[in-house]
Amino acid sequence: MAQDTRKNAWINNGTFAISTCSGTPRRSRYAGQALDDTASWYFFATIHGQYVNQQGPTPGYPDWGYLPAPPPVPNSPKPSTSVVKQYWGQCQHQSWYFAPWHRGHLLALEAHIRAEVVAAGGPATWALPYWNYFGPGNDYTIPLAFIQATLPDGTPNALFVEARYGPDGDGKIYIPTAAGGAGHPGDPNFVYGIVTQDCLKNTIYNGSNAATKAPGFGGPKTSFWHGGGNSGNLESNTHNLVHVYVGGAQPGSGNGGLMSDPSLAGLDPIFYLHHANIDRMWAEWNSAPANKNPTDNAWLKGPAASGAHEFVMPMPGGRA
Ligand SMILES: [Cu+2]
Repeated sequence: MAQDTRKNAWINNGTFAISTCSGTPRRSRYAGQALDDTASWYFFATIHGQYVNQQGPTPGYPDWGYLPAPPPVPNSPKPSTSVVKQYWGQCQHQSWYFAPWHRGHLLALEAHIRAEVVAAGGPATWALPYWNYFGPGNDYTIPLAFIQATLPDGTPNALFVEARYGPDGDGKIYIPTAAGGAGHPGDPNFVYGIVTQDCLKNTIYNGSNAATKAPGFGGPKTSFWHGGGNSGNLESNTHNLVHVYVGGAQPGSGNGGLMSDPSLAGLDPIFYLHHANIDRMWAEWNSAPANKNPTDNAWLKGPAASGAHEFVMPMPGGRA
């Protein structure tokens, strides 16, 4: 089988050129809308985190169904209680499971999309692109395919998201990396500081030393951990800062963008290109021989090794 290598979204100038395929799409623009379909786009967002009917008798933002479209976000139908318990709200944050859990989430979504791409006549080697905001030139800005409201054929672009406000709250999406910051001199909105890849200089996954501040590159040892506490260095800066700068907040209401909240973030397609870059950074860190992943059974086998929640993902034709 040919290797499916993830490509930089900024090749071909960040347009649709690398993501379109010759076949006719089999489904509507917002394919897979059914919230209770484990293969749907929205289901994959619930796996990360969700606000489905959670805001009580007078719902509003950020309850799903009360978010500004596009995309239109469903609040129903809910899957069975057992499916909800098994899959929803699994994302691992402030944990040494942060990097591997998100890798599994990406692999599963990638497998579903690849199956659709192949069915539409595209290549079996299709893989998620990544957004490397540390790249040259203007790569710190979001690839163009995500900011156009319509596709070249005039139909709505499913990559375009209304609630994506950016560091300055004006819908212009860029990351204040060193280059992004230099491109916006004197901008008062970089309240979380400059986004760096200094975490790649760390030399231990869990713990600290002269090159690594606590709790380490990969995060603190936890059991199944949905969030709270200290982020690992890859998670805090780079990952967290990119989330809050992309999502930003709506001027006036102060409502955060989708990327600003883990229970909304998976609804924004850029989420997966951001995480593909975080995944790439983890692989880059591992490419230095001295940088070792944990060898503890509790990390290798996941929280299920101690009887806690098992990590599962829906895969095409089953689960893994
Ligand atoms: Cu994330």
